[in-house]
Amino acid sequence: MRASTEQQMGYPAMLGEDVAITGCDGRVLMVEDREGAATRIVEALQSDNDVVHMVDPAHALLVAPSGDFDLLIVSLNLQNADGLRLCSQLRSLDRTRHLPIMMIVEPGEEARLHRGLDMGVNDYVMRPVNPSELLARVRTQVKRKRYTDYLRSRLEQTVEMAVLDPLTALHNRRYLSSHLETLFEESAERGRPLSVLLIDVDHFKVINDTHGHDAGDDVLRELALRLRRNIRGIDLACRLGGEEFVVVMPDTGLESAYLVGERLRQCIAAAPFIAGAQNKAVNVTASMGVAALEYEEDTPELILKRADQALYCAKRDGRNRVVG
Ligand code: GH3
Ligand code: MG
Ligand code: MG
Ligand code: MG
Repeated sequence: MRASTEQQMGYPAMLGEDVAITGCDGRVLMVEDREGAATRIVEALQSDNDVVHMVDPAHALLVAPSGDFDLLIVSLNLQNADGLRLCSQLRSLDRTRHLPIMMIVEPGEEARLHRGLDMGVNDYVMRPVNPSELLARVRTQVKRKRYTDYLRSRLEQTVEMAVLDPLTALHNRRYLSSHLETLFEESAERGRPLSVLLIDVDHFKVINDTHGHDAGDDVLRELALRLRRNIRGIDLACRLGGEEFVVVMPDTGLESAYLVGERLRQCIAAAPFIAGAQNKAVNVTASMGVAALEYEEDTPELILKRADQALYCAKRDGRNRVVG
């Protein structure tokens, strides 16, 4: 049996759990509080859709954001609730904004139908419902939904790949530039502090040469984790490239940033990194340069340049240290 009633599915008791919908093309959520009408819709659709039937729009509103449905069919003339109100609620929620909606409309309800179409309802059928027409329209909506889902996920992937470093999953240099630019403008405008910490692994070439390039990669990944775990939510850790990283700290002055650097330095040096196919314990240290937004004529580039000069001093003075 492809249709399930609200009671059979255990709604709303199973809200929050995944709705298992398998072996069909369309996953349709239907809101209809007239038994005869509901049965006719299910019969028209069940050849290639799973239909979950609900009587109460309030329940539909709770399950629709799960992402388990391709289409919502709602009767415009429910006996005990307002189908149009459900449409407007679904359109206003982020998670259901793109869920296709189809209305079942009684002749004489044209004014409300037009309001529905105005608020973004995708399609409708008039009563008495012609089963083949309904099935064809549902197929079209389901296909379109699948395709736009696919396009949206591809777009999200592309956007993500453009700003993330594949080895460490930290943000990359490109993202750092735009992020730092934004924070810089905000800080300069509001007279708030802003600091950057430039981090470079000491003698990383030796780590590669001794333990192999894959072990070197493991060290970089573990380092990224240690950085991420030891900064605040509003701070951003990026991989600039190679064994160089940056932490950007909004609302943080030079002295506090130095202390953060010192804490990060210790959390790197304190415990060996487990790296390579043989799980070798590798001792790692890093040198760091700190700089902050300080001068009228400062730019993001100038601050990074000062951090780089500080980092150079940290290397020159013996490594495994923070200079600010
Ligand atoms: P210093 O203490 O002066 O920073 O010495 P260093 O050896 O860390 O610096 P150097 O710039 O000489 O060497 C960096 C090395 O990092 C050289 C390069 O092969 C290696 N490297 C760059 N990117 C990667 C990577 O993605 N993975 C691995 N395993 N190694 C990398
Ligand atoms: Mg380097
Ligand atoms: Mg170098
Ligand atoms: Mg280095």
